Amino acid sequence: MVASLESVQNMFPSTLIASAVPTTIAAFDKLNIEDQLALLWYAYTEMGRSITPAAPGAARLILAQGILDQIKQMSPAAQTQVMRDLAARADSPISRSYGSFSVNTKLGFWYELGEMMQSGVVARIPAGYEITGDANAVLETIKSLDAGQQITVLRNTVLNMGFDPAQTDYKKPEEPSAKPVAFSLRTKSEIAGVSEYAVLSYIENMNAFDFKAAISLFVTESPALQPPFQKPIIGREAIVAYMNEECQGLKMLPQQGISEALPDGSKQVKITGKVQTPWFGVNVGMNIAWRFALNPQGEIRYLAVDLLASPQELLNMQR
Ligand code: 45D
Repeated sequence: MVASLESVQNMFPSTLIASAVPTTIAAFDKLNIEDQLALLWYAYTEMGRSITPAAPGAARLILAQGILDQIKQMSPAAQTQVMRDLAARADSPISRSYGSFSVNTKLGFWYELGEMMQSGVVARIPAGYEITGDANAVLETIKSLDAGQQITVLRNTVLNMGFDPAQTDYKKPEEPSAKPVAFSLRTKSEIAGVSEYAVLSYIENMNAFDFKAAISLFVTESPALQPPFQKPIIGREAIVAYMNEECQGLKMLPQQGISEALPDGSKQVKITGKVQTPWFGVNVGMNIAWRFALNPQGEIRYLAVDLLASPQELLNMQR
């Protein structure tokens, strides 16, 4: 018998996730467009400094380059309008192209635009703009979050921009996926408290960007992967497409775990540790929990990845 998705979603219910992230994004969404753009600019000038220019998005800007060149040629007022359209999710040609970009291309696009605003090639916040009290409150909240949560807020606001008629959850793999790391260069993962093959092998394969090998550890029938603050992605094909888009260059640094056997022979395993994104490299370690539901054959039926509320949560191994 296969456990229902609902039943496995609730394993290790004492795990405290960073609920400040969706609350902050909801507050951000309520701000007017001027405030949104200004707030992102302030946040970026404080946090964006640690973005690593070698991030994978940089190499994939081919799709965004045409639009960036177009923007460069515009008057300052038109440049500001483009940014307003993006933030307002208006239906304009540029906003539509942006909506079709992959995650890394969207991030790379704004990274480039940010650099151009920095250097004065693209218009900054209009002179005379004054931040409203509401926007200032959101900015203060962002400042109070830990770095891993800050970059998650920044990332989600960017991904929400643009006009996407299809409203797809993730994009078709528009970018060629990099080759997995050679076997001779892979490292064995050791996690205190965990000996389950599927869990250890999952981490090893993800760190080698070998998503085909990673997905082979999942059940064939409707496996589910639930990313932070998202609905589960269901099915092997959908999960691999998602990994190709979102997991290139991710570094997973699990620290410890706990494993529990259930009477029917299935298991639930929770591990906690850090994850680094190629966008920020070693500058930002996100505090992450992975909750695995394994069937009696040791295959992954469900994997939830959560951003934790605090570094102390890394040690919380209770049920
Ligand atoms: O509007 O095991 C300006 C899964 C101007 C998979 C700007 C995972 C105004 C399974 C400032 C220029 C993926 C779930 C804007 C694990 C303006 C698995 C620019 C987890 C917008 C572990 C803003 C992975 C800029 C995780 C340049 C949790 C913003 C990955 C740039 C998390 C923001 C990755 C960037 C994160 C944010 C990456 C580059 C949170 C990157 C964040």
